[in-house]
Amino acid sequence: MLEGFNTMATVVARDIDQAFWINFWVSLVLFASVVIPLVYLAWKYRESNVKDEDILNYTHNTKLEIAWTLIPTAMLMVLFYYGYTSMRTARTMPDASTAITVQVEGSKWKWRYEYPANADGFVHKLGGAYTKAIRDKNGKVIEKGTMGLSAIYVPVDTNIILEMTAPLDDVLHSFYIPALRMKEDVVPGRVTKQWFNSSAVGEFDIECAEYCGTDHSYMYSRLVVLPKAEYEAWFNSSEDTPKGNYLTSGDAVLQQYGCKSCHSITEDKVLIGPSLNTRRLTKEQVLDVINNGQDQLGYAMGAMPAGLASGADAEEISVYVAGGMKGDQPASFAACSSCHGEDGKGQYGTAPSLVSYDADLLRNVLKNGKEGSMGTMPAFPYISEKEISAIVEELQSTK
Ligand code: HEC
Ligand code: HEC
Ligand SMILES: [Cu+2]
Repeated sequence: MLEGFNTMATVVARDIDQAFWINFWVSLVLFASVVIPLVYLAWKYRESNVKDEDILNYTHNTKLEIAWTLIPTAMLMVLFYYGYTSMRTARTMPDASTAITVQVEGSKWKWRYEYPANADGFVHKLGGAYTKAIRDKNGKVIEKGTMGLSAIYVPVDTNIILEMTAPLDDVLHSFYIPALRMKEDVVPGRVTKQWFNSSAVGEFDIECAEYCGTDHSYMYSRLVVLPKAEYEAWFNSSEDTPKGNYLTSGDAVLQQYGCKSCHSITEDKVLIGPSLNTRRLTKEQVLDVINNGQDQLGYAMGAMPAGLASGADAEEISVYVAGGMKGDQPASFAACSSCHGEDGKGQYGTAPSLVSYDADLLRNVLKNGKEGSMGTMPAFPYISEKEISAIVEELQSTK
């Protein structure tokens, strides 16, 4: 799911949403006022219900025909009005002397950004790290490519003009920021312009919205809206990005592999899988494993046998583990500590940690996938050791 459909980070978004909803409701009324009478009249005047002499004398009805011409015309003029005015807002470029102009290049399958020179004459160039996946002779992927994930950094409450193009030997792309309701074609050999002014500090998805080939669906980027001072400090420096190397950050990895569409990272909320940060296991998950055992993750110890605890003991252990193993340890946990350790952190990679998502657990889960009581976690066989460390670091630093 692309982030930002519930965000209105700019004035254009408000206008476009208004135009959209007016279009939606007017279209619905027009649709209903044609289709409902159509179905009703077709049924009422079906062949078996009508005698020929009933209908012989009808030619037309002038009043009715004038009405059904004028009313829809008026309604369509309403659509035109809102479409036109919101398009004018979106298309009227702000004064370039008060705006920051960033050059954008879209190509298979990456976005590049180039800023004007800063006071020291340094030009920030970002993005464009796409490398193809490496395959063996049978076409099996040995090493996954990087899909050109990159970010454009802009200050809040500032007019930004994008001058966009694609190389002559490339194909059509489309630069789309859902949070800003902004979408513009990027055309080889031609410069298209678009502008925005974001009133919200934050990060938003950017996606190519024009089907452009094999890796189109990976042609993501990020809009990072910074407080003005933070932007200025970065712009006047020669640092790569204001936040270190975004390409290899854990956040970027989670984004790139789509983990965030199934896992919340910051909230204690089950999307499809568990929250990866606020809580390790729920009581139901622990109970399920105690009752049924588990053999999926490939730990050195092999399977966890079923039935190591039952009844009130199992209940007590589950509450304790789900609570993060805080407070007094119930005596019944002795049935678990021989493998999972006194502190529940697992032992030398032989049995999983029950209290944190450490590198061992992530590696095993990503390599093997998992079908648990909560659902199916797909396997990600091509994820690298570096990316796993980046995720672990991200989960620890945002805890
Ligand atoms: C004989 C060693 C052993 C004992 C004793 C043991 N476990 Fe396990 N446990 C494992 C192993 C190995 C796994 C990994 C299973 C797999 O590969 O799916 C595991 C997995 C789990 C999991 C699933 C973790 C996950 O992320 O999927 C939970 C929960 C768990 N154990 C809880 C307990 C509890 C509670 C007890 C005490 C009643 C207990 N275990 C006793 C070896 C053990
Ligand atoms: C299609 C949805 C989906 C995607 C995408 C996904 N997961 Fe999961 N993940 C799940 C589900 C469902 C579970 C819970 C499985 C269970 O019932 O224990 C899970 C469980 C996990 C667990 C806990 C495993 C355990 O033993 O407790 C970790 C860690 C995890 N996912 C990490 C990731 C990472 C990292 C990514 C991205 C590389 C990712 N997931 C992508 C659905 C997903
Ligand atoms: Cu594209």
